Amino acid sequence: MQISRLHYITQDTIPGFTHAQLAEEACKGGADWVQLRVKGKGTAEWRKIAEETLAVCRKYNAKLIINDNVRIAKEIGADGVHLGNDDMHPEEAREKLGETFIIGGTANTFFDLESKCRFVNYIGLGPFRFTNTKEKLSPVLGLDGYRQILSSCQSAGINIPVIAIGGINEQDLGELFQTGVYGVAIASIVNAAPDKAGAMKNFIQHLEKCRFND
Ligand code: TZP
Ligand code: MG
Repeated sequence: MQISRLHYITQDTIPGFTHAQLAEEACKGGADWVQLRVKGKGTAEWRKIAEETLAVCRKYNAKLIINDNVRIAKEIGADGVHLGNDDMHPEEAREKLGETFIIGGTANTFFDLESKCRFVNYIGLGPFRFTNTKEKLSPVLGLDGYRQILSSCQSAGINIPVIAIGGINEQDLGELFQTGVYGVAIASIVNAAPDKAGAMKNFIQHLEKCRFND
């Protein structure tokens, strides 16, 4: 299964847009990978949001990854789940979800990455810079942090796809890809734009100009 170079993430806090509507704008703009990031909702409401968002993703043939919630991801038949340090451990999630389900794990350090990489399909490594999108942000890595962690991966023979995340804009892509990351994850650069589909399209155009490290 191919991991996308560009992970689009929904947000709760965008006035006038549901998660499904945000996903629809992103997919209209060309997104092929949507992470549903719902915070502070009960299970019933969360599941309803997830089902609506899944319908959008199926319509556009985009993957749907559920943040935090293994149970909902499995029950609605999403493509994957993304798990942070406060969520179920990826090892347990792999047992519950099977080999073909996509599992992503969050890392802020080489230690995090190394301890999870056997159980996940990709690592979300960040934050690249400060962002208001996430509360309780881990220490900012900057380009140097990515260089160090990616070079430790190389020395250790770890070649899992690493997705950079946190405050990323189009201008960052060239330097970020030079550090050896596989792809990037973005939220507010699309979600806060008046023309969300247009912002996604523009971002993809920039991304396509980058040389990838395969
Ligand atoms: N994890 C680390 S930073 C972040 C998450 C979910 C937020 C990414 O959103 P943005 O708006 O692209 O900074
Ligand atoms: Mg989480």
